[in-house]
Amino acid sequence: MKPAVLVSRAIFPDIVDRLRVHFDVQDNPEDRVFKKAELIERLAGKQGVLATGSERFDAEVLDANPQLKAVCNMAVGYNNIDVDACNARGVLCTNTPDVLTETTADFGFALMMAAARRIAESEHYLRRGDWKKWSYDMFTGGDVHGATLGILGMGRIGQGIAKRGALGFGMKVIYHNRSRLAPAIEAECRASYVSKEALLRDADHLVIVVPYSPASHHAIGAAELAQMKRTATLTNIARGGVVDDAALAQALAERRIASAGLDVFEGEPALNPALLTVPNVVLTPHIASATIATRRAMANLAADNLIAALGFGPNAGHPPTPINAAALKG
Ligand code: 8YV
Repeated sequence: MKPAVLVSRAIFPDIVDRLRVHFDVQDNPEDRVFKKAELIERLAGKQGVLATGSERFDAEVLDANPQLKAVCNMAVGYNNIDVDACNARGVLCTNTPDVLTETTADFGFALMMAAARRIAESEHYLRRGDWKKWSYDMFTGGDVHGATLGILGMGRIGQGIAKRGALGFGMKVIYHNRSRLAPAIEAECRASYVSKEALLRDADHLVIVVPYSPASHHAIGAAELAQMKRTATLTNIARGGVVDDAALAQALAERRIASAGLDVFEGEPALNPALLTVPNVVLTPHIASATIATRRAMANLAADNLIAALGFGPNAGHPPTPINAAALKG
């Protein structure tokens, strides 16, 4: 009998078929978002799950399903998984790094440019029929080329954004990270390490790419926004909760910074309603990795991880991108 697995959300049907070769698959083509009780129920009897960021795997979910061996996220971020709880129960977790780096860096750069050059705000103005004449200061924004790009969180995606800025747009790149990068990587990205205070003070365009954890909760709040230039932009493609959305909405309304670009939100898909009332913010629904090629690569990598984690396929026992490889041995 094939082991049973759950695919928690709708994904590409041909990739679900790859799983069916090895597993008895319960998928979710209607794309319901499971609340905790339903997730627990659907996981009954399943040895593995191909998950997305929308489901939370905590001790309660794991304890209700002690047969579960692998949680394979179709996302690079894994703040939806309590990795300590997985470690304690020998549950292997995997994510999908690398395959989305360049696509996500493209989007972060695009969102930053849209905020700096007021693309969404001016498009709304045009659609409303408000454009009656040219004027010298209509939707004047801040330059991107030659400006100072600040990056908070200099992992793979941060480095991709740094290279775009330095090599493509002649930007001066500064970054702050938990740990300083090796000199060779700094040189490749043309990026200089600075303190968080200097980053906030000197960036013309600040891009947030730091993973969410209790330590990064509200890493940007009212106090940090107050340290930024009034002409600066802020872009968040990391996770909701890294930025205090209420404080940001207030800073935007009071023009304490110029504008913002947000792809992620605290409590998404719900939004802090204040963000909908300020004009100087570009809002997108968590789509930074959303190209067909990248979403396919993410789903295929998550499937490869699940197949290998449960002992099948060419990488049996060695999933390509584990988060807690030690759990596999346990
Ligand atoms: C996903 C993401 O689309 O990979 C991540 O961490 O935030 C996005 O690429 C999302 O998390 C769905 O799983």
